[in-house]
Amino acid sequence: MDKFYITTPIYYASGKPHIGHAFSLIYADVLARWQKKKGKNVFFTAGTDEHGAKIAQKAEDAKINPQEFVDELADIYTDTWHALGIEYSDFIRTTSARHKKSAQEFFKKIDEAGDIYEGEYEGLYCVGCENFVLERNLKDGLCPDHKTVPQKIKEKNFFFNLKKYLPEVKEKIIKGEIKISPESRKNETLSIIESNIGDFSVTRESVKWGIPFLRSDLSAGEQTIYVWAEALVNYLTALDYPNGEKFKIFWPPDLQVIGAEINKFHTVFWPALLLAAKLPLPREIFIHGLFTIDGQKISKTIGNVIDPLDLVEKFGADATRYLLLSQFPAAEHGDVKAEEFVAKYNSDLANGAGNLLERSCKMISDYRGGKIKSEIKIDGGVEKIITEAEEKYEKSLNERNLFEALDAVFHIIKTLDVYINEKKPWELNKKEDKKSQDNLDEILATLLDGIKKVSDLLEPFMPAKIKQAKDYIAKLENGEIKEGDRLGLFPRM
Ligand code: ME8
Repeated sequence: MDKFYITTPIYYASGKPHIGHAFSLIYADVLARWQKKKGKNVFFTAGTDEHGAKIAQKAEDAKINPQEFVDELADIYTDTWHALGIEYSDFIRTTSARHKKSAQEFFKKIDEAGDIYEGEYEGLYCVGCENFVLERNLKDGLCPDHKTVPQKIKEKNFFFNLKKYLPEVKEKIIKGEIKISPESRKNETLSIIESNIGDFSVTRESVKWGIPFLRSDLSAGEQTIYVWAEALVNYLTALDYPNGEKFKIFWPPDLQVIGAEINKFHTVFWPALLLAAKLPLPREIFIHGLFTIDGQKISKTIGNVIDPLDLVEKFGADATRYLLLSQFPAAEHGDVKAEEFVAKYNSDLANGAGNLLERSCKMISDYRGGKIKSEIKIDGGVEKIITEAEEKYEKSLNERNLFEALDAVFHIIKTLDVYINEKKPWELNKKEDKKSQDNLDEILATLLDGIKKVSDLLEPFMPAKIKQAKDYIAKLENGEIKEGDRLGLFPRM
């Protein structure tokens, strides 16, 4: 059986998740479910990034110890993902013993290969970004994302010999051995590589909330592994690197889903680290755009967040998944206007998909008791449109364009709605002549075929609602729908 290893970023356990975090998880969950439907052996990971200066500081502000602080947040993350129907295979916490082991092993291997050297870091560090920043990238002396003054740091660090690996990383990206999509992000990566980027520090001296960096010439805890360097290793931890059975089966990742602001870490640093550790590289990295709210970046630090649980409470899990994925094509950045969610829910889900399924099932039940003979031919025109939409759906998902894939499904839904309105099956039902009745048979067969296909295509996107729909269609075909029964997928708001 073909394997498919898909990963998502592990989020900082520094505050509650917002819809941006939910977006990457939903995105990956849809692709994972789609691969499962194709019969692939899927392994899908999520997690929380629990070390580093930012979290230590937040815990201190909250006057609790950092472990308790992250324990509480990790629970909030997993509860949120369950509420959204995210079906990950494993959830990685970076304060777990197994992650400590794999992070230490990984950096030991790179160190032993001679690619880590001692140096001094002198410069600026933004705790919100957990990243070293350059003076020229600040705005009025502040980090443009966090609006805070970066710290001045001067400390002993151990650096990774990034420069040595950049030509090979570049070559592999150009050859497509690591596919970076969309194309615009690939160009961004290549220009980062071109920009004469320096080696990067993989340890921190002043940060104590982290995994000790092991080296014979260091005392325990003298240096911790830099939170970003350590976080990337979570993708290995998930498979019990270095010796796990899962590692043998699933490595390397087939698809890594990330947001645009962490491109450099995943498409430049990460492949270079893997080359140094002599491990196969990820096959594809998909980088989605970021949501803004009223034009401003969503940020736990700024505090302009929408809690995904509030959306789930209002719309249900599957509609929330749909609403987030249907805002804009993920290759781009986009602005979210939450006040438009209700209108979108009503037009696409209540009056669109939900109503089509409802009225089709009702007519098939009322006019034929749910029994449509399999030999009845379906409408050729509709069939052609559905086949084309299925092809577009498949192509779009292969290109990781979930927005287009949904658009293809909704094209079928609209086609079937127009078909019903033009054919007026309720009028044919009143006529008893054979021609009218044959015609009605064809229409109902076309609808049954259509709603089954729509259900199949929507299943990775809205798994719980589609299960409900599929169960109802099965009941329908068994002649078990009674007067007054309703599918009731998406009640109008
Ligand atoms: O960067 N729109 O964690 P993080 C869309 N721990 N997606 C968004 C988003 C937005 N406005 N905001 C956040 C980290 N995201 C590191 C990652 S991985 C080895 C370590 C999503 O909590 C998106 O996936 O800041 C983005 O890349 C990620 O959350 C950043 O989450």
